[in-house]
Amino acid sequence: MKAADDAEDEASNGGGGNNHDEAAEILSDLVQNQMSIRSINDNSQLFEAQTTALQQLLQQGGASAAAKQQAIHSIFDDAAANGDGEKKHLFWDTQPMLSLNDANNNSNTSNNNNSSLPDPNWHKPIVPDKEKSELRQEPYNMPKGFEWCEMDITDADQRTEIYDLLYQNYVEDDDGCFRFDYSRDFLTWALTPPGYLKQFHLGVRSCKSSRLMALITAVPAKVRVYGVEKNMAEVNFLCVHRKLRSKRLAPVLIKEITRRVNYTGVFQAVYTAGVKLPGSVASCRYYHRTLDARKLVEIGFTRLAPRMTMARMQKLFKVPADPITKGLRPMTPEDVPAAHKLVVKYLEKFKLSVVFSEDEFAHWLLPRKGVVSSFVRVNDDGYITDFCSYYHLHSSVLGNPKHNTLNAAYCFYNVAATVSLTALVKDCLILAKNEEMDVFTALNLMENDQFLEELKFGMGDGNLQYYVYNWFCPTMTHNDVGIVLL
Ligand code: MYA
Repeated sequence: MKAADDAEDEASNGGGGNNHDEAAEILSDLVQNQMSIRSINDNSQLFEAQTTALQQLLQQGGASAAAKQQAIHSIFDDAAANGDGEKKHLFWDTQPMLSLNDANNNSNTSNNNNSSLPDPNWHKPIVPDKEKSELRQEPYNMPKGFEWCEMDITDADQRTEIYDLLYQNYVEDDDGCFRFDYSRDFLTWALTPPGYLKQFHLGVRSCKSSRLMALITAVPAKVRVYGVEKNMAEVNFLCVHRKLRSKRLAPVLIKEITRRVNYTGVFQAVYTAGVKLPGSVASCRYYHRTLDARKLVEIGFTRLAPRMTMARMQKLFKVPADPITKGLRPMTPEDVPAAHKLVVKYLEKFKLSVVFSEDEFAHWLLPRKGVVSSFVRVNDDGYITDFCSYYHLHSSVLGNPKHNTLNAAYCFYNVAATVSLTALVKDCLILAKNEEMDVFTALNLMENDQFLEELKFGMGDGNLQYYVYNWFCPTMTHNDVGIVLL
């Protein structure tokens, strides 16, 4: 009872109580909550073992909130690290990726390496760049009955084809309750940054019906890894129609996009996946902040913790009606030069980060309704001092009689200079709630660890692995990551 009452107090003062016992109680409730929060991700099979370990931890009692939180982290990190084990990968073992041995041998270097200076033994391509003439000149062969196509995302019909393929076949949670539903506007945004190329929006059609059956995309980006800046491709939206699964089509898509990217003189790529494949450089975890408790319970995204009623849960997760930070307002085109400087400078502190040009920053961060929301804080002298943003990625709710869509905001890039990151993200929760979001999701990358507990995020059941293709570098921890992929 006490925990619930305290939680109500927490809710009414917006969180952030100081008392350790109270915090431990509340954490216990949140952990119960965490155990049922789903991440829509392509690998959450580890979840059962993690849940058992968490239950044991909770039964122990006595530990402080901080100790419990620490223990929770290690349970999930160990599970993530063990996810792939010694598994053989017919395709990935042939690719220029960091091997498990490289990563293990290097873990000491990784932990102690705070320098941004490149180490001559690392920080280089695994396979050297090739001249155009040395590259395969013709596309890889498609299985009989299928053909390659380049998709034009600016064409409404082709955009709908991409939308439909992903809407019906893209990433689901393990139980098949939720599937990402990237909107058409979102897809246009994601696939048209400055310098994008149509030949990197690669589809596979059935020759007979002309129907789009598979997709893989790449867009250009400058990425910094341990201080080395490289032009790379960001690879995303790998999708094979469910009727064509397990036929080794994915490796052909990956090889063909690699060939096309290589042809433009680019030999590195960055991508994320829920599955643990060879060569991951970092493992991040999803955290979710409930905004609409009733809906999340009704769709099975989360559940009522023991000792919790719906009314209490709603109160626990209630947010103020309006943002609190003085001077916070949506970013406008005039703000871009100053906001760009602020964000780019901030991202220098991470081992893996994006390096935005001003044009790229404008593309990725200027607000687009229903796609991306960005805010600047302007001080009394008119200077931009802080920045925060989130993007809108909804999911289909599968087989629920009452709800079709889960409206989710995803934490994007934030820079807190004159207020705390917690205060800034708390305002994001409020703004997202006012944009009808049901949940606010964040990865534990960059400095996000700072606000997760205080703002009542619950740990999700999915990890997100970060990969750098064809780059020999030490692995890193989640808070070394300063790039968010869509
Ligand atoms: S992550 C999102 C991935 N998409 C989904 O999860 C949507 C739903 N699932 C599907 O559509 C299919 O299951 C997919 C696999 C297409 C995922 N990334 O054809 P298969 C390997 C990389 O028989 P299918 C995103 O978009 C698997 O380990 N590889 O399998 C980023 C096995 O290889 P190996 C993956 O189930 C994408 C092989 O595929 C993934 O029919 C980054 C089996 O092929 C995955 N997520 O199709 C791509 N899942 O035997 C890499 C499975 O070796 C880019 N596999 O274990 C690399 C950089 C390229 C550019 C480089 C330029 C320099």
